[in-house]
Amino acid sequence: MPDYSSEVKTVAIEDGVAVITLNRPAVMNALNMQLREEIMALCHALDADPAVQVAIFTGAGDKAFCAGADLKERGSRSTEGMYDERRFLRAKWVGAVAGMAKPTIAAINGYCLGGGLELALQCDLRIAAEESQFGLPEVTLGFLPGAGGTQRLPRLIGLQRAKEMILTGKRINAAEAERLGIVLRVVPRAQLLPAAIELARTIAKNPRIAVIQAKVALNASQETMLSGGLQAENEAWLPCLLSDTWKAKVARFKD
Ligand code: DAK
Repeated sequence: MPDYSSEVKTVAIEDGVAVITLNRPAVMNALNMQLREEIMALCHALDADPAVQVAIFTGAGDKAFCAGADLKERGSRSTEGMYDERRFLRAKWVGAVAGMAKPTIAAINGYCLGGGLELALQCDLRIAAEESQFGLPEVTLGFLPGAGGTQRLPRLIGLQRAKEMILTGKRINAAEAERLGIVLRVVPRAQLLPAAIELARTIAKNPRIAVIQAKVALNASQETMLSGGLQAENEAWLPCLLSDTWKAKVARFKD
């Protein structure tokens, strides 16, 4: 089995579930270039790895899932460097986790800010520990959430609520994030990873092709009008027919 771990992340794979832990706890798991590049490569690798059915993203330590962009690194970079990053890296980054064929879950264990929340928003599902804090503070720094936040958040919680969060830059707690629909559910810290793994295993038990194709169809619902979405649903359905999995599953209902 390949070892995907490095100095900035750990990856543990068991029973079809990969747990990816952002591992820079001294800086609240902030996203430096290395970590972002490694996550992008990892998404491709895990999609291609037959040992993986579902991926969980979480953060090392007790305080943070991810406090966003590594502001220390960004502060030391040139305008040209930042410009190149936005032109060449950003387009890949905003679709890296969201573009995974396999389902993804964010297990949010503390501060989930800026680019950290945008990373969580790329995941299909989000579960949070009770003490987690959420926010998109980019506007308070003189920017705007530029890694998908202005597009994914309003789709998830509605335009007005997204505008309140982004234009004020204020943080909200986990209960509020659950109420708004940013997270699926909130659990005590000790139960966070077990809850995420249980959810992942429930998904992983289902036929792989059905899960992957259902994700394709569901994602189409966010990109198209109803007629186009219904067509996309059918196109996603047809490959399931090519697999023999359904025959085995449906066989027990035969006359
Ligand atoms: N980057 C780098 N280091 C960070 C960090 C971050 N995002 N967040 C925290 N740290 C570091 C702190 O500097 C501190 O390091 P030392 O001083 O010990 O060396 C260590 O983590 C512990 O942090 P605190 O001492 O501050 O811990 P607290 O519990 O008091 O506070 C906090 C935790 C997460 C509330 C606080 O650290 C915080 O507010 N962090 C910053 C959160 C944030 O604003 N994140 C960025 C979101 S915006 C761009 C420029 C910026 C961006 C994009 C583009 N360009 C120039 C083009 C921004 C994008 C974003 O993600």
